[in-house]
Amino acid sequence: MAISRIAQGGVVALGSALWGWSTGAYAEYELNMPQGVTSISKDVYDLHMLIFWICVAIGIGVFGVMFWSIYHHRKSRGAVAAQFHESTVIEIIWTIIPMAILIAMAVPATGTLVRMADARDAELTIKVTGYQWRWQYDYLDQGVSFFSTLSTPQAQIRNTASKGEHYLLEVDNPLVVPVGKKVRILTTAADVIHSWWVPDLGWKKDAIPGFINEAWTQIDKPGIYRGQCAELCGRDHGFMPVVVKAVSPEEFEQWLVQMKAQANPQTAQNKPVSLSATVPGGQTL
Ligand SMILES: [Cu+2]
Repeated sequence: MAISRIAQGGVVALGSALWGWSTGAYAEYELNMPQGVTSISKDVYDLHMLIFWICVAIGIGVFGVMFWSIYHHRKSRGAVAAQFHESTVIEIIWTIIPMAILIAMAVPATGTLVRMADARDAELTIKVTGYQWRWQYDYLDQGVSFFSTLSTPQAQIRNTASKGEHYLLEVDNPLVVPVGKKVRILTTAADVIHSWWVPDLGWKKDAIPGFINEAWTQIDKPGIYRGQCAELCGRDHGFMPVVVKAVSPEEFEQWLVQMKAQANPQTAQNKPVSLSATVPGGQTL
């Protein structure tokens, strides 16, 4: 009796825990990968779905034939196994069919990879350098450079304060890019290997000391997109998020002017810049 009560209590507790799990922390839980906000991320998503449905069709075909054969040629029906060896026809068929499927998959995959690698005609180049444990962004042709560091308060990390909406996915200075423009992103690192990753852009790129890797993006929708370092890089690997703020080209130009003025106050045309502000607006994103 007592045991069954304990069991009942356990089931209720487990049920409410699962309910909390499904409605709380996993409110945004999705099974599929995100479609992202760039043409490349949509290409990647479409490619992923195409390959997925090809695999589903192959799975249904192979398992369908297998289960049908097992059922219709079962021993109780008096089935007798065919005895043959070294059938050239069968070997040709089971080589050609998978080869044709692989080629059919490689054609769209190669097209997407080529488009991802083609950083020509970019209107802006930003060098991203990974450090233990923050990112540095250099706008190479603009003379603008700054560090982007985690801004989640220590109290949240140490569980003495409740966690904010963007816990561990917020920084002091985000990477600001204009929408509708092709932006070339060069990744490298100053100490160990990091990896710059924003899921909504559809790719991640390793940041390796002594190497420059190239990628590009063109965000079409203004917004704030968040990611993380995706290469285990030491103690604070989980504490160096990436935040990209995509703004209109006009807003981007204004931001650049402010950043340049801050870097070089003597040549600034506009009002004096507050020394206490590290970034225009100074807000945490
Ligand atoms: Cu890292």
